[in-house]
Amino acid sequence: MAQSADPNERIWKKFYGPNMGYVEEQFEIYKEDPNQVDASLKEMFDKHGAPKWLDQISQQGEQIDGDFSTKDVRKITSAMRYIDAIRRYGHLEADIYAVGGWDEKTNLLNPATYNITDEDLREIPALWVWDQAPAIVETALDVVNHLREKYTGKISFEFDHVNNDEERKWFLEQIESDKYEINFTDEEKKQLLDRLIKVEGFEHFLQKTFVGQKRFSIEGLESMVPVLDQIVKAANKDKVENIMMGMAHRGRLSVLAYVLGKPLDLIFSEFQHAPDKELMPSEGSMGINYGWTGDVKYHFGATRLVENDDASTRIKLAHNPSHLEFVNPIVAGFTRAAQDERTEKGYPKQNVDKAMSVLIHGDAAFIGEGIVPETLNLSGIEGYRTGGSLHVIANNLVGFTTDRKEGRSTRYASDLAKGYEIPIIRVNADDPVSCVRAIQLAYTYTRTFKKDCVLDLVGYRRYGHNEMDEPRATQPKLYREIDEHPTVTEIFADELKSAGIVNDEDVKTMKGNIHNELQAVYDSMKEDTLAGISELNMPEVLASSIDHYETAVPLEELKKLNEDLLKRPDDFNGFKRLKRVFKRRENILEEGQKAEWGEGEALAFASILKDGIPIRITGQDSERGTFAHRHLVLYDTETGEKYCPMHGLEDANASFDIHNSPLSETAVLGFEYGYSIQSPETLVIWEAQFGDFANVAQVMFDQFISSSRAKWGDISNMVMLLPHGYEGQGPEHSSARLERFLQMAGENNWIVANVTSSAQFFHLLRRQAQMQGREEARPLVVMSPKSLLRNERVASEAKEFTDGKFMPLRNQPNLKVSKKNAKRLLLGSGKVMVDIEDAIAKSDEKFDWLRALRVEQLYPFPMEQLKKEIEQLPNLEEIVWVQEEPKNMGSWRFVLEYLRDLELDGVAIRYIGRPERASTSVGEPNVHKIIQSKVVNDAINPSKGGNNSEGN
Ligand SMILES: Cc1ncc(C[n+]2csc(CCOP(=O)(O)OP(=O)(O)O)c2C)c(N)n1
Repeated sequence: MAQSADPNERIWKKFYGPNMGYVEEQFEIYKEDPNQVDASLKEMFDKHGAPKWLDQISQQGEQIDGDFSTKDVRKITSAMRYIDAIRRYGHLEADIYAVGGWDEKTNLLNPATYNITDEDLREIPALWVWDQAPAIVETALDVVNHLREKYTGKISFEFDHVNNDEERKWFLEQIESDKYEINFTDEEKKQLLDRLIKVEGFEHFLQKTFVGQKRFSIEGLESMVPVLDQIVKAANKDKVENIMMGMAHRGRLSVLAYVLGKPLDLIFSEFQHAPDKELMPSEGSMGINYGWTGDVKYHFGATRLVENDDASTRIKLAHNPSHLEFVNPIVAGFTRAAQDERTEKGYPKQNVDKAMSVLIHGDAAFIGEGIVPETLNLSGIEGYRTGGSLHVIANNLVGFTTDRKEGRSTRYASDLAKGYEIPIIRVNADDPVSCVRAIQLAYTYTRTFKKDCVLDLVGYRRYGHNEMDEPRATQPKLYREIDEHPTVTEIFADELKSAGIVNDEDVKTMKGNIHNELQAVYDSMKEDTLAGISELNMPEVLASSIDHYETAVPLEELKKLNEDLLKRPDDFNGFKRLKRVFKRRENILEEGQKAEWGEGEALAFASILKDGIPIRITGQDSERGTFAHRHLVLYDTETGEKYCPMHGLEDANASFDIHNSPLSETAVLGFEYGYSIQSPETLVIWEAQFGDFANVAQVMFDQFISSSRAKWGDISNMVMLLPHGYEGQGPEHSSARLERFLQMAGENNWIVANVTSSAQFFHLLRRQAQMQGREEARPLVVMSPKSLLRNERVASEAKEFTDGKFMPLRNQPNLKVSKKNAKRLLLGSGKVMVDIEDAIAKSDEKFDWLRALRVEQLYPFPMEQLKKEIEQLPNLEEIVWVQEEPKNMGSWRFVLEYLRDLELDGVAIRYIGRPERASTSVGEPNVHKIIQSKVVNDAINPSKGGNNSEGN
């Protein structure tokens, strides 16, 4: 903060507040006899004179004379404390509850708490307690009344938790000088009423027409629609190109109809369980694209283009699962992707003015679901920030049947936001004009400070949790109030009638118009909408092979990329120990040399950038790599400056974005998934620290990544790297729960791979990148390595990068194959096959009875390739699946189905691996070693064929 230039002001500043009285008293004594005061004070008075504020008091207060006493100064201090309390705690007495007001009273706004009365206040000139007091305000009592009106009306404010002085001053100025208040013309008020009547009419129509169907009506929070209208209007005026919205079920149909412009006939047809995809979108409404298995009507999203002469703004409401709030990071990812420019090398160039997020939350869900703070935590972090999201809490006081006091430990649903220094504006949903003003203030704040802001829209819920649900059994008192409470339309219509803006006839006409419009749309619909409904199937393109991608890169190109990756800025001071690592990299493409996993990954990234495909990779410690294998962000040892070698590629034609993520799985994975949907041309990669922690983000895998294409038609080719492998590091550092990804695999929804060479990884990543923007694109889940990262057996020679492509089924290296003699076909995936390669190398045996293949892509399972291999084994007696995971985990049960489908007469199918276990692994490394070596040795021991029906 800038220091005050005036020494007098600076010196005496510390005596403001309660010490003013003391200083004034001492100054009076000093004037009489300087030696009567304390020596240090005397020196101060000698040197600096009287404090300026004492002078001001003397000048302003006509009635002040020599008798102005300490008591009087104390009164001023009390008045100031009281006034400060109104600013800070006014929200506690604000008129924000349409029904169900908070019954606990506070003394924080009681003048007696500050030892002051109206009489006292009346005697104090306004300027003494508020230097910005407008002319109409004369006394401190006027100040109190004026500020009470500002802070305890239908809009209230909480920003005391914001530490930035500039932001606080901005709020004070906006609120106290009425700067933010929008003045509505009579016509605008009439339009606002019409809008509310439309929303109410729509909900009533649905209620009457589709009796007994759930719709999660907006009623009680109808003002949400004008609130969203205002955001769209303001954003469009500011030329914001994209508004990315996320919301749950509450009020969603009204928002779809009136904010997103979803055709009414389409909404009606969904009520008839007959979504008609042939229906034409209404004006401006563009996106009615679903998947083939669909979803319930209050989960679908939509897009709309709002255009005026100067700018067009695209509103996109994300599809949403029932899981409340989990859409938040997805929307943030959309927004960031829409802000990033990725066509040049280096980090993407972000323009936060291009897009903004609007998230609508339930009051119970906002404070209850952990994904909310996880997402808020992203809002200020460089790699994730989106320049300020608007949050609207659709606060209906109840969560299903759960009361506020059962649902949270705090007074307000919004209290969580305080920890992130996010200002909170609260408004009574029964006052639509205040609602529009409040959101405009919130909007202006986010645009000004590029920070999030919360609007707590406080209303109620006209019905139960849904329209079939009886709320009076659990909230009898609240619903007695609600039953007697007029609708917002009635309240606002009465207000406009009293002001002479509308009359009864106008209101009747507005109501009649909307009813007629809805009825006409409904009547025009085909009566037999149920006829011809059939189950839809997965698009054919997803069923076709993905083997056609050419992923090899010529040697000279790779060498040039590798050279560039090793260049550093001239004055860069590299970390000594890393220099040795990079020295090794100089030769990895030479004859007789090999590239390790991290080097193969770097070559893949570099060549993808050369192809003009942007990359974004994030995860906990992903810049260096949890296992120190990546080193794609280097630090100058002198200056601490960062340097990313991918940014030094002369041939790169796209951006490379890399960030260490905060310690979150759910929000970060959701964010990256959203980014990948919004930016299909980018290869987005999320890396778990260990795959074991990925299950924290289970909702993202279940509700979004595995299923959102089938439900909603969202396409993503994002990559998830989940370090996996049994190395004796215990139950939480061994398993990425491969079995769960395989169990969720269906309809080619994703690729699940477990690869064992750096070249295989190179080709896999390049194939994934080339799928960008295509219909056959789908996510990729990789069981990525840990101990294998530096294992010589996983390193690849140059020709493996310059020839060939990804092999879903691969020969076991270093095993001479005698197809004629092979009795056992050993199949396995991932690290255990490398352990077996080691064991074979150490053995003197010839193993001509053994054929071994690695299944490097578990899903889609390489059935055809496997069949061809088996056809070449005339003396095959058994197929043995080996895995290091327990029998009830890993791939065994998934693969078994395919092996059975081979229907091989006389060929036994057996299992070698750990028995069924409750926990993923043992904790003791030595026990692990014994078990692991038994699994490996059994796999290459002809007499230990394993068994598929019992654990061994
Ligand atoms: C993660 C999750 N847990 C539980 C539910 C079940 N559920 C649906 S609505 C609801 C109450 C939500 O209350 P609130 O957030 O206040 O929104 P409202 O329905 O009142 O608008 C609950 C618990 C859910 N949909 N998602």
